[in-house]
Amino acid sequence: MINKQMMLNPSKSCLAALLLMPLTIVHAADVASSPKPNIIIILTDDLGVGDLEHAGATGIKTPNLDRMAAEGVRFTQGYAPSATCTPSRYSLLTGEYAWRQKAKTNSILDGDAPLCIEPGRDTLPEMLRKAGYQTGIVGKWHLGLGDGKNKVDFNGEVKPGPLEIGFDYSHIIPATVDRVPSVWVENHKVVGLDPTDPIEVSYLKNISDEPTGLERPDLLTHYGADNQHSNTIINGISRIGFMKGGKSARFKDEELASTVVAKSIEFIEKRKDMPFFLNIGMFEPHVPRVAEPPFVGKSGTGVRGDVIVQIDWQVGEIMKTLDRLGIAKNTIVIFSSDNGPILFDGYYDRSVEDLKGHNPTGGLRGWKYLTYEGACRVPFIVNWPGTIKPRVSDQLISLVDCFSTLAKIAGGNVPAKAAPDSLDLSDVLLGKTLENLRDHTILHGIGGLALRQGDWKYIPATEATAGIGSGANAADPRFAAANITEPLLFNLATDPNEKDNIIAKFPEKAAELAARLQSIVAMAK
Ligand code: NG6
Ligand code: CA
Repeated sequence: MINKQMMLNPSKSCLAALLLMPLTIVHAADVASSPKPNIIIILTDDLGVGDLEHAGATGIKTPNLDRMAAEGVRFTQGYAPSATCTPSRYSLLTGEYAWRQKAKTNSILDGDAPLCIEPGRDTLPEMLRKAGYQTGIVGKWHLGLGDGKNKVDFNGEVKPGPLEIGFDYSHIIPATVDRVPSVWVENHKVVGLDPTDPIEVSYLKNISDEPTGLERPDLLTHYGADNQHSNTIINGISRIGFMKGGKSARFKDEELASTVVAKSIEFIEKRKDMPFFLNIGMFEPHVPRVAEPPFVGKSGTGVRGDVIVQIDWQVGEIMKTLDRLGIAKNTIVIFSSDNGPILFDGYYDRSVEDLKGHNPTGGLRGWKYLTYEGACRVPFIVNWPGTIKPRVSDQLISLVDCFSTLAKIAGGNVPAKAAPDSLDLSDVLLGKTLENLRDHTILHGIGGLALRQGDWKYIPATEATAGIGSGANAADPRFAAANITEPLLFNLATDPNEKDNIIAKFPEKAAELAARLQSIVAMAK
């Protein structure tokens, strides 16, 4: 850890090493002598820092998350490693920034894309498994399936996938809810598949005899969509990509959240007497947004607000389960999001019209896909009753740090080449230091990279070209906003919403940050 921090921050390295060493040794002994806590990471999809009641949302009520934050630590400077799902989740599970592996992980993967994490490499679940944990994932996956040599066969053994990279159990949907195939996959099998009605998937051409949203808008039961989201209609909602067959296996949008809750509880109950790690990928508030019946109209701010209330319910059910099983005190729960929010993302679901003044980014600039703060700053709450002192912390922390931080807490081993971008922030998490052990973070959007260092933020000139997923149009305003013609420098202490480009006033600061960004990019472990 110290070596990595030394590389990431050469100027402070020696002093930091000297200061940290005694602390680290004492703390290692502390952690090793206590029983291994269970670990739950709840990752929502496109939730903003302004979306929760305790963070300023009015209208949308989130009592369970408010309680979780009030009884735990809420990081105001928590980051997703990327502004889209695939690279962000890749970083969480590998402790490596996804952009270091450009070809495989940099983009938003299709539902038939191959697995982007090689089986056999060190991953967060594998590290925990070796430390004695039972590991599972429920919900959104979006890291690809299959070996890439042959097209993944959704009618046979769907692998390699989660089970080949460290999970003992998985109950996932392959990509996003707006991408086919619209099915659940449990371990290696599509759930509820009738072998006489095999699944076929294509992102290249329409292989289905079923109508698309473009052909039959009258069949859409919820809302219309842009062209990219107007391929095969599944459950009255048109999706990205074409799908044929698998009718008995198709998920119902109105049951996704309940399934996440049921499968998570089942996993926890079965493993209550052993240390477990459960990664829960909640689908909300990503598009297409469909609230389950009890949550329809509950937020007063339209369907996007309703599905955030639904997130809060799911969190409440998980927390209640921990209490009921008497394991809450021995369970760390981390709640965050894979990237920042966006309102319109392909479906005309009235998220913009029904907002009633709610601001999902809490005023931060930008949205999902970009490198402004609104794209990568995410809710970041850690709850560990009895161990973590309730507080609000302004220390920097990123999801990429989960690997090294949890390794320390769980008594796991981080092999020399593993998790190159992950810092052990266990002392920050546990409130054992007030020192900011992470002094910077990289923001990764579809246009490229930016650097936050302390209060400063540097965004080089970038072009929106990379990885927006099949069928997406780079000229779409959502993506075109990533075209930045002049480099930008902001001071977040005085200008948190990145309004005032002060690069002309501080050219040396900009040069320093540009050089640091380059050296982090060049860093090879
Ligand atoms: C984009 C989709 C968007 C969403 C995203 C992935 C457009 C036009 N299309 O290509 O709807 O599916 O991919 O989101 O924006 S993520 O959160 O999983 O990365
Ligand atoms: Ca996302």
